[in-house]
Amino acid sequence: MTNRSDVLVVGAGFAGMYALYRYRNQGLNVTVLEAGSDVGGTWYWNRYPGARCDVPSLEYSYGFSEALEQEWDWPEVFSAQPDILRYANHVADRFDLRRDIRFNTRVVALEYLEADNLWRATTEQDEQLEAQFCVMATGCLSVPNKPKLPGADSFQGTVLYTGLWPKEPVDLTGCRVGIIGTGSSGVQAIPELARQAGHLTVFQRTPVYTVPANRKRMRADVQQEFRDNYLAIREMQQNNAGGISNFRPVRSVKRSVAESSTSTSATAIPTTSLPASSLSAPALAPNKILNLTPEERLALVQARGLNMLLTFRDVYTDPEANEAANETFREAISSMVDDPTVGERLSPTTYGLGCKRQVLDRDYYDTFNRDNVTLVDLIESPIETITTKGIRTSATHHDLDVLIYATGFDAMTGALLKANIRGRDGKRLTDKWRDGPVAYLGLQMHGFPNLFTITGPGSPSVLSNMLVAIEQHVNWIGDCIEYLGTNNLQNIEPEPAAEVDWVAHVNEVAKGTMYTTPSCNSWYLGSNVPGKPRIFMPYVGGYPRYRERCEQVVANGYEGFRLG
Ligand code: NA7
Repeated sequence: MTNRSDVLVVGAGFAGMYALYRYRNQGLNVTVLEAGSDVGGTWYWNRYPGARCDVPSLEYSYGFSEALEQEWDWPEVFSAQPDILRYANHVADRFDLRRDIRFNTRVVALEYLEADNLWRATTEQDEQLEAQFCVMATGCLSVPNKPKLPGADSFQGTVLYTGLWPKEPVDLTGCRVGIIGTGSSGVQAIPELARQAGHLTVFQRTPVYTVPANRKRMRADVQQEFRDNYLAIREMQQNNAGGISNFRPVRSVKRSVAESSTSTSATAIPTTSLPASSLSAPALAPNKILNLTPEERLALVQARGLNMLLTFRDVYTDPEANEAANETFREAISSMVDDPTVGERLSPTTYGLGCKRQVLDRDYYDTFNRDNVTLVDLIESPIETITTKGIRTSATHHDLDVLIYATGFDAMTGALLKANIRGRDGKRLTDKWRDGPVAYLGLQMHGFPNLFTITGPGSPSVLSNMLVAIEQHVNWIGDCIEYLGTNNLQNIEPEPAAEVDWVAHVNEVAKGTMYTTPSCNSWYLGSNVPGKPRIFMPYVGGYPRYRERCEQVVANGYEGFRLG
């Protein structure tokens, strides 16, 4: 490999892998720089027990290769991390990707050399690599949020982060384990940790609304039906707000009707579009929750599961309906948790359903009925300090052997800002984005010619099926590079007005949704990271509308971009 390529891609997760495949196939010389020792990105780093995707695997998979679609077997409907990582490795092998990926290579700076129209990447090993185009495939949830807790460095036990979980097996047998954080990662990990640890102490700041995940094994006939229909399914994804097809296998539907009277599994969560906060929210029922009495709501949940609360449309549009659902949720929690005080502590009161990405769990509430699990409410008794032997809250000291941070990510902008990017005239991205991310279509920033961001802020990204969003961006960028070449153009960047207008549009469509209610604090808004500007970062207008806009921009001769 030389140090000069046509395209530098930063990151070898699903975005970087497809970018390499696509740009290589269009005849470009591509170099991928990856901090990890192998492919997989999010699924490489997040190896914590219980890690699992909340989008069904038959949809959360690449659509660019028919052969790949036909040959890969998914063992479960919603895959666990090891299976997704196996898939990533299979893709890397099958398409011979590794020969152009430099592993264990963290980019510490990226600089635009205007005179040469090149991007120069400096690595942690102080190596420099250059290319005309630079594609940031650095992921939306890739920089762990590490809270600055007093005394954190003094802890003498083992410290683990869910988002940087070790590759070697972690044996927690007999250990006193503490975990801080009860978002998706914490909720997925807690039941597994409780099974392994001697004692688990859960340090919760904000309780979560979590519903049972689909636990089904993949059925061969369902998988085959997807394979037979993938062409149509990929088309359906393109026209669904969340980039999910909603394809219902005929054979499987027939069989589930026959099976329904005997089924004891947790409520299945069919995949639908996304007026709610989750990609995997059940299809919305046409009726309103306010048409039911509180007793009927509770009876519904007790008969058919918590997931039912996500099916009412008014829950996401009417604050009164939202509160009715929240109240039912709390009642349901209290009926599932033996200790009423614990049940109350687990019940969210400060925000409503639909504000955050919906969390899916396996046995979360049951876990708090175990003898070896303690819940600590950090609002009631905040952490005063981490000590050499555990955590001191205002109430007591908790002795720990292992401390796990499940404290989330500096989402969407974290990895881009951390890359120390400098554009034209040495302008820093950190300065440009001081008050929040400003980008056109979540693809490019003015002042940073030929630098592209895959699933960047202002694009549907985390509000859509990431694999669909990734493929769309990679293809758009590939076509753009080809267009520049064909037309003898050297660079592209957005007009300042175009990115300002786009950011205004992104904010406008987010207004009035449950995501942006004043009581809502989520990583979508950056409000999980102290000091981060509170801006709703992903595009909530739906994937098809966004995709059509991107297509229209191209049809209008790269409208809003300056080509030079
Ligand atoms: P989240 O959803 O951001 O959750 C992080 C959790 O950590 C949440 O419960 C936080 O409480 C808690 N947290 C964060 N900082 C602190 C401090 N300083 N003290 C105590 N507790 C803290 O991240 P996840 O990794 O679980 O999930 C992110 C996404 O990954 C998820 O939506 C899926 O898409 C996959 P808080 O709510 O801020 O009070």
